[in-house]
Amino acid sequence: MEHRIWNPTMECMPRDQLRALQDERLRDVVRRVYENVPFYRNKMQQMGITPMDIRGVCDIERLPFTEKQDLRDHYPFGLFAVPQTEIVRIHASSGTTGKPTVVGYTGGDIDRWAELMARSMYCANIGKHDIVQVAYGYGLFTGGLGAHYGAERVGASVIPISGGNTTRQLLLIQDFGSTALCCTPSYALNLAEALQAEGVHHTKLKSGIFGAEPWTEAMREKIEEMLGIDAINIYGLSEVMGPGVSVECMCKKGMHIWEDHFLPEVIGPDGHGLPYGEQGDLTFTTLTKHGMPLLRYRTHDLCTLTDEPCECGRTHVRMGRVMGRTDDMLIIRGVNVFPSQVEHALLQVEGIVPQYQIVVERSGNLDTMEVQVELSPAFMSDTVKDMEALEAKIVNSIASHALVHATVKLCQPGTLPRSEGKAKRVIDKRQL
Ligand code: DLL
Repeated sequence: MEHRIWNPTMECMPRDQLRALQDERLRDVVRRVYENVPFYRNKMQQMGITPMDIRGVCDIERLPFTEKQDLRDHYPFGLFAVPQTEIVRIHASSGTTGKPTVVGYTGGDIDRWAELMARSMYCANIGKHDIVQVAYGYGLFTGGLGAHYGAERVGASVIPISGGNTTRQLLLIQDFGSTALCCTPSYALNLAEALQAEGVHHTKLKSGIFGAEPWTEAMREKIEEMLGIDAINIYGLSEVMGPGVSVECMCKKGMHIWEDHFLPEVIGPDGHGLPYGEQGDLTFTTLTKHGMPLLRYRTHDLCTLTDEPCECGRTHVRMGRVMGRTDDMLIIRGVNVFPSQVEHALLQVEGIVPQYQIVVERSGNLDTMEVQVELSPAFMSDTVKDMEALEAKIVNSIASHALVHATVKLCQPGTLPRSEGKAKRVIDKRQL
């Protein structure tokens, strides 16, 4: 397999050298936030430490955590570490409650982001010969502009179509001969379905960079099969930069975290770092951001890390798929259930497509979970349809993969709401 590497010096740096670089960059960012961000200076003073106490990564646990709430408490610009005159871009992510979280970038930050997205494009084998259709939303959301700058940096021809408008997406895929697609996995599936519905079975698409929401290995297989592409997982969050904090290479065995820019930790329930291989709350310290650097930002995304060597030659650690967010987790009659487990369970059953919604309700004191899922067009065209048997298969699959009893509602093809960005998988009526 051919592995294209954008910046071999950094991406394949021996781990001891990488650690020395992280030590130096960590000391630098700690000094910058201490001098320029009152929130961090106060926290560090309360903990009785100064930048002089931080020698390097070995002292990471002496530094304070940062939570999303801290960003909200300092809304909108209170955590910026440079004067506003140095901020050239502002992004924001809408939270489920209240005000958005705001992030500011200097010109240097934008340049580094484009560079990391260029690395990420190369990871998916996207270069100057490609026509990249960017169907992530452009705007305050980081997906569109992040992918755009990275694709331009590698010299690809970029189509900045943004999210939505499926009819036009299909038209451009065919008429412009797009070879790469960037969007959420749920939207990729919608586009794939829409192409099939139009009877289009061949396009020039060969790879896709999909992320911004959890998805499963089974969903990857489905998208790859329907679109005839390599579907590459990309991760990121606006607080830490946007897309391109980590990305899979063509080995598709976990996402390389660009460790020369982000220092990852996986934190366990007791607030301490866990060894590689154990699942916990992914936490990042930004090593090179100037506009809004963050120390030990708790993403609340659950995953594991591994430092096992990767066949592609990159040395940066890999994170596994995000299992879910601690705040995505549903507790159904005491059982912890992640939407990703339900997705995996559904994809084991033939006759349905992975268009689904989970509706949770409380009847009396009992939680009930209904999984609404669409029948596949192939199932519908069969002359003999045993709906009851299919329903039973799905109930069993959910029981064995998510360890919970759910009722199943089979829906006609095309009837569940389609996402153009991040899919809304759960409707929890218990909170209403
Ligand atoms: O979703 C940035 C992004 C854009 C990433 C495009 C990838 C592609 P936010 O809107 O701030 O930023 O949401 C960040 O989305 O904490 C995860 O919970 C989730 N997430 C992002 N990528 C993945 C992924 C963007 N590949 C939040 N797998 C994160 C699972 C993901 N979850």
